[in-house]
Amino acid sequence: MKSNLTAVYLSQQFGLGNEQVSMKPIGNGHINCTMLLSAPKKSLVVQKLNTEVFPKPEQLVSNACLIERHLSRKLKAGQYNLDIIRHVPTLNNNFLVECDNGVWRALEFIGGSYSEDVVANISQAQTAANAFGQFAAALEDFDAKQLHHVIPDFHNLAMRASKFKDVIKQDPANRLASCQADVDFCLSQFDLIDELNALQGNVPVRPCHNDTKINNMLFCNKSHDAKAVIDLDTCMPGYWLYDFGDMVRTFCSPEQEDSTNLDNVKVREEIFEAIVKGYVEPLKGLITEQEKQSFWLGAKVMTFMIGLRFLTDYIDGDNYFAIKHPKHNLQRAQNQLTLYRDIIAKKSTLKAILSNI
Ligand code: ADP
Ligand code: GN1
Ligand code: MG
Repeated sequence: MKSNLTAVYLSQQFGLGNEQVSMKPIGNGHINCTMLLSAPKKSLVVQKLNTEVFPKPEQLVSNACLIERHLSRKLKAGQYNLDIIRHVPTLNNNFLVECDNGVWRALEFIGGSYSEDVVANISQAQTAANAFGQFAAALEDFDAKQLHHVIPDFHNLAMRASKFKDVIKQDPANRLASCQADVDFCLSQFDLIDELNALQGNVPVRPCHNDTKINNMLFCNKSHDAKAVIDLDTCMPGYWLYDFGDMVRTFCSPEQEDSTNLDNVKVREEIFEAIVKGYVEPLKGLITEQEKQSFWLGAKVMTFMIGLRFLTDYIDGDNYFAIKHPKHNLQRAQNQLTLYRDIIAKKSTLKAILSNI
């Protein structure tokens, strides 16, 4: 279906009429196809869901509705003050629309906002980390067992390692030779799995966002305060170390995740400190000592794991993440593994910052 036909069809379905409708891509997400659908009445964010990644879109919607309801109650009770991303029903009261060979949903557009791919300064890091902390605190009493496991084993490093080993054995796209050094490096880091195993039972399983990258936060155009936590698709039970670690991974480097300027891919210690301060403040009284201690492992594991996932996808022939060119996943992997090495190199400084919580 041509893009303007899709726009008109979606606009009709979601009650925006069929006059003066336009649709253009927004954001830099790697998974769904995200567009801004504009009509004179209002604008909506519409997403063509990636059904390879999310084979049961109705489960995404069901999870989202539960979380929306919980956060709305918190908002009413004055215990949450960020905007809530809400799914918009069609005129027939469905949340999913089939069109253009795919499944679409609509979300309320949060106007007057922007997202970032690289953290601009210390205050922005602290603001975003604080908002992710507020989100975690608001979900602390949410029964995450109600959620569908939309991606089983999402942050299971042992499973990621096993997939990686399968892919390197098969080398389906004949790319192994072009990244042997990166592969060997990854194979040398699997002690992290034992470190994670040792933690089990010592830190609580919590409702987690599981994708706290900086571009999953909307900031207010005017005040630059945090406006909304977005991309709730991977909200599932997990450890807070995952959400802490993914912030470290995506806030600390001054370079984009796919930058090839590897000399500049490093941890900005002052940003790391801002994440710690911002995230922990709303969790006071909830977070345990062991959880605080687990954050160092979170920083290492989340950065390494995405490096491993990008490298796996490159060797596999780019079946998972959206790419702009054939080396894209390799460049992302090399970037993230460089950041991981810098985290390890800065161990004593970063651990000293964490010990002040
Ligand atoms: P993906 O799952 O592909 O990462 P996201 O839901 O994160 O998709 O959306 C991608 C980008 O679209 C975000 O980083 C943000 O810039 C923009 N965006 C998404 N939802 C909204 C919204 N409700 N209001 C405004 N912008 C949004
Ligand atoms: C994907 O959807 P997006 O772009 O926010 C991925 C995350 C990765 C991230 C790497 C469902 O996040 O797990 O950490 O890319 N999401 C999924 O940038 O796999
Ligand atoms: Mg996203």
